[in-house]
Amino acid sequence: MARDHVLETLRDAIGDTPVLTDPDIMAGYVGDWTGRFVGRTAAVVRPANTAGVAAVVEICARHETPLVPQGGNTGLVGGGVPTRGEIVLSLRGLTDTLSVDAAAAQATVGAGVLVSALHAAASAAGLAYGVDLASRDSATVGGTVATNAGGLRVLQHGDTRAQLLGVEAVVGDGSIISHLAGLPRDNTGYHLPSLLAGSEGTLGVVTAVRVRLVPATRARAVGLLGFASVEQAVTAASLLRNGLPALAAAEFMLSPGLDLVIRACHLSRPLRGRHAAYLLIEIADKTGAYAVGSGTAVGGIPGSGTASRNIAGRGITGTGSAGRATVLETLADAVAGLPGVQDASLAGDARGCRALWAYRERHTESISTFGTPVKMDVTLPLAVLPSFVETVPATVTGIAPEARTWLFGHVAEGNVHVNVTGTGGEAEDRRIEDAVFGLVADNGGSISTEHGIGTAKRRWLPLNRSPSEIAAFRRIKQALDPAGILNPNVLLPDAP
Ligand code: 2HG
Ligand code: ZN
Repeated sequence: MARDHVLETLRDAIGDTPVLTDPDIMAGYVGDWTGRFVGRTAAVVRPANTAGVAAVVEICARHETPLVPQGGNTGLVGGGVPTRGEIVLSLRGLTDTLSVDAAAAQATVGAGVLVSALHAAASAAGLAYGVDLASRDSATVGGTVATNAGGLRVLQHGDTRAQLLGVEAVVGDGSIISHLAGLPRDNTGYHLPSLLAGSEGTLGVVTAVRVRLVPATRARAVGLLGFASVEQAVTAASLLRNGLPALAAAEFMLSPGLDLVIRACHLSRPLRGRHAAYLLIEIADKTGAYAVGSGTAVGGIPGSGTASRNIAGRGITGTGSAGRATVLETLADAVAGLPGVQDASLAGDARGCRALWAYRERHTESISTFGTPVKMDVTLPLAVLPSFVETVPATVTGIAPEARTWLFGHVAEGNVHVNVTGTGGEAEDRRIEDAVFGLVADNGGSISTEHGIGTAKRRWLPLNRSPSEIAAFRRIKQALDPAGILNPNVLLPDAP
């Protein structure tokens, strides 16, 4: 009854803003993409502007009615799911603001704008947005801010937090904080964009942001390299990161994952044989330092580092001016100098680059063909990453003998995605998470790297954060959300 009264008040206060209560329509808002987290709600509210968001938050605060802010609903840790019957505050309607200031190399963006739309707007101005991720066509900019999304270009441009020059948000009492001028030097107090990034809707509802843009990539080249061991792949990634300033991405995959993607997505084998570990690397020319090259894709070159030299000699049709190499030639040279490369396939044209990226980007959808996975997203110091990757599958089968473990991720930052399929249910999932997160913490790693804590990992936060830190988190939340209505069931563990 009290809830009905809140809904009536919302309808009156926000006029045309839809307050959706039809179960069929709400079905798209109460569960996440993976299917692991499904909640329930009395209503989904979709304001079209910041004032509408402020009205909703103010009413909910007054009636002590919890809400869950939600963007594109592509999160993987249940952070946008109404697990305890909260009202869903969808920000997908906040799409009106998208303006690029080319001279300042910045953009002001509404929370509901898709990441791919921001990419398109930046590109139309001859620039680029530094964060990219496989879910770019469904993820909203606001959602990526709230989760501090990482993605595929962290190596080059940092995470979402690193792009933020200003934020507009509605805090827990319904008031609007807005600082969107985008001054690159601005030392006037607390840096609220940093605080709100990764706060998962617990401190404020992000309604717009001012982000920095980066130079567009003039040319790129991508390589898929096969190695006999994870250790060799990790060593190669470190060498490339330290020696190749234009390195834009370094991702790793393992043989079972690559085989699965090939099967599930009907792709051809990128290299002739199978290899224990693979690196997907990209170099990007942002400055015009490289010669323009026609960049023919070359695949399945057998042999060692020396064979890679054959790549440069045989297949690449660089048309660069004398003395300057194309990106593809530079990549081929770098690969040729790398120890442990058993085979390599390189591409310097847009189609070939996309085709190689697919083997990495399509892991998530391919793994989902086995059902709903347990997803863990962890970072290990590089020195222990190979032994971690080798230990985890046995740790998992020690608990769930039928389960399969899939490992891949952003190797340059030591970020491993651990997906487990075929477990025997929730109790077993819990024991697997306990074991894997314990291993991560024992090795000095982080239990959440880019997906956030959400509802999925809140009970393990104390593995990485001390009681004093968690107490400080609670005090910050209390200050910005005194009624405790903003996404109250994520991030922080239940109060002792
Ligand atoms: C990726 O890197 C995403 O592709 C998803 O972060 C990872 O599915 C996952 O576990
Ligand atoms: Zn990732």
